[in-house]
Amino acid sequence: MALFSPTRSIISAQFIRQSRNFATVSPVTGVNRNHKIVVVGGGSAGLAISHQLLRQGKFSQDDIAVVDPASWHHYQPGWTLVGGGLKTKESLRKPLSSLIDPKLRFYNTGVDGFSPDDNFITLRNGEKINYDHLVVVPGIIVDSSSVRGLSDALSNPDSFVSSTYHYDNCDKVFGTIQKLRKGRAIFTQPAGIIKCAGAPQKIMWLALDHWKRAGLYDVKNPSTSAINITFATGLPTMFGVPKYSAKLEELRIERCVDGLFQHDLIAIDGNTATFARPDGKAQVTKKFDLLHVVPKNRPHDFIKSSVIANDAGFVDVNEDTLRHQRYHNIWSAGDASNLPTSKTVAAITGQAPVLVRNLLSTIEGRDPKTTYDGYTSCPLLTEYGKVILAEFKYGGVPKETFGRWLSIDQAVPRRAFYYMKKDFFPWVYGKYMVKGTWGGPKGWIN
Ligand code: UQ1
Repeated sequence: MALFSPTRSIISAQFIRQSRNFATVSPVTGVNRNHKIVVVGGGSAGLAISHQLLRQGKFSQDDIAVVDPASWHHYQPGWTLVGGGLKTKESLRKPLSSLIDPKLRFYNTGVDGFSPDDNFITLRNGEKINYDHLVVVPGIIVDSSSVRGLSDALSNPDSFVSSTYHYDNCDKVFGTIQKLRKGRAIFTQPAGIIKCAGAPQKIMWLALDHWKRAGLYDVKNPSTSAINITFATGLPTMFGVPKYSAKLEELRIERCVDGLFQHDLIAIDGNTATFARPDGKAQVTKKFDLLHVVPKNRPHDFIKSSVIANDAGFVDVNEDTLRHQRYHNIWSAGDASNLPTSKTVAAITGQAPVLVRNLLSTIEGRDPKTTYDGYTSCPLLTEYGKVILAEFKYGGVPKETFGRWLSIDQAVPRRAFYYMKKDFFPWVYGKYMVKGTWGGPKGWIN
C-alpha cells in the first residue's frame, strides 16, 4: 500500500494532526475512550472493513474499535439454502467475538447515540467513545411487526407460515414445503427496500422444484396439479434489473406461477392473507395453505433518529466515495447506508475496499478519489442445481464477471453458479472475507 509513508512516527503525526482538527472543534467532557477509527457493526461490512483497515499494517493495538451488541455473526445469504433443506442454520453462524482480531478493541454492546459535531458516540451503557473517523455499518432490521399477525404465525410450530429472513425461522421453511400435499402456496415480497431483493423468489423456485419432483406440481399442467403457486410482490416486476427481470418473468410464465404484482402483504389472519394495493385500490384477500413471508426492512431507530441519517433513515453518504455528505470523518456502507444499489454481501465486496482506501486518503489529508460503481450481485436459485448469477452496478446495468472472460450470458441458469452459491461463497466468506482478504470479483486482496 502506497497510501501511507512507511514509518509509524509519520503516521502517528498524521493522526495527531487529524485528531486535533476534529477534537479541538468542541472539547467534550466525560469522554473516557479514544480510538482512531470506530466501526459500528460487526456484520459482513463491519468485519470486512475493520480487518481490511487493520491489514494495512498502519494501526496499533486498539487503534480500531468495533461496536456490536450481537453474540453471533451469521452468514445470512445461506438462509435460503436452509429454507431449501440444503444446510443447517447452525453451520452458518459463529460467535462474533471469535471473528474479531485481538488487535481490534471489541465493545460487545449497542449504540445509544451519535454526536458527530464532537466526534464521539455514546454506548448503551453510557460510555462515550471518541474517534477520529467513524464507520457506520450496523445493517438493517427485518421487521416482523410490519405484517399484522406475522409474529404469532411464525412462532406457531403448526402453522404453514414461515420466513427465510429470520434466523429463528429459516429452519421452519423446509418442513412446511415437505408437509404440504395440496392447496395454494403463496410467496411474498414487500414493497420498499429489503436486503437481497431476489431472495423472496429463490425459496419459491426451490419449493416449486421440490413439489415437481414429489409429483405434486406439473409445470405443463398446473390446473390439474395438487399444489398451485403464487408470487405476490409489492413491486411491479419480478426484479429491479430489466435484463434479469425479463428472464425471471419468462420462467414465471413457463412454470405457470401466478403473479400478483403491486400486492403488499399487510396482515395474516388464520389462512387468509391481506394485501394492500397502490393508488387507493381496494385491499385484496387470498386464502393460503402455505405462506412464505418476507417482512419489510427498516433502519435501526438509533440511526434513523440521528443527524447522520437522511429522511428515509439511511446513513447519508456520497454514492461514489461512501463518505458522509456533511461529516467528512464519517463513512457508511452496506444495508444501513443510502447507497442506491441492492443490499448484499457481494455489494460489500465492492464497497469495503473503496471505503478503506478513501478513509486512509482522508487521514493523509488527501481528497477521497476512489469510486464505487454500485457493484452488487444476486445469485438467484431457479431450481435445485441451477442459479442465475445476476451481477450489476448503479442504474441496473449488468456487470458480469464471467461474461467478460468467458463470453457467457449469466442470465441463463447454470450448474456452476449453483455450486458457487451453495459451496464456494460460504467458504470464501468464512475463511477470507471476514478477515479482510476477499475482494469478490477481484479475487483475493490484501
Ligand atoms: C461474492 O464475493 C460473495 O461473497 C463471498 C457472494 O456471496 C454472497 C456473492 O454472491 C458474489 C456474487 C460474490 C462475487 C464474487 C464473484 C467471484 C463473482
